[in-house]
Amino acid sequence: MKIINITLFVLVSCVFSTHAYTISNHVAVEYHIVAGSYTWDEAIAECASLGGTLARIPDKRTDDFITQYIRDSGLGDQVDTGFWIGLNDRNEEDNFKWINGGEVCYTNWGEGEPDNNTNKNPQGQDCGQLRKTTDFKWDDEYCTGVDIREKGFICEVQACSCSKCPEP
Ligand SMILES: [Ca+2]
Ligand SMILES: [Ca+2]
Repeated sequence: MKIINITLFVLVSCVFSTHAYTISNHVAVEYHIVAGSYTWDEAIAECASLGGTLARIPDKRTDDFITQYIRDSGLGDQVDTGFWIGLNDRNEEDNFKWINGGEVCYTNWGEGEPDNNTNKNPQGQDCGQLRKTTDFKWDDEYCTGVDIREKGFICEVQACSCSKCPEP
């Protein structure tokens, strides 16, 4: 397992429901990009051990930053299929939410996604990934039960409390 920590200041462009995002427009967020092979549930547990939740990607700037880093660092070469992110529609089909709360302000689905593909699992696909074969555009993926779909993940950790955030 190789963990890369990157920090950036995210300009949050819409109002989120969680306390951390209602105080300031500028929040220091640390993204842990973890290559390896994890199920969705394993990724959630491993991310929690790092003090975070599977990542939310609030805007194109953040998306570009993360995917460019994945490419440049070579971490993308170290995963079979991609990286889990916090997006999912497990509670209600086709109603995608971030696992740590907040509105879905921005998406970057690959062509034809999300398709809730049921070919290999009748429950369909409810968990979000940055998919390797589409240059890390977004895809809905089987959450469980398909061992070959284990992947890396991106974990989001608040780098500081908002009241103590440095000025960007
Ligand atoms: Ca689905
Ligand atoms: Ca899909």
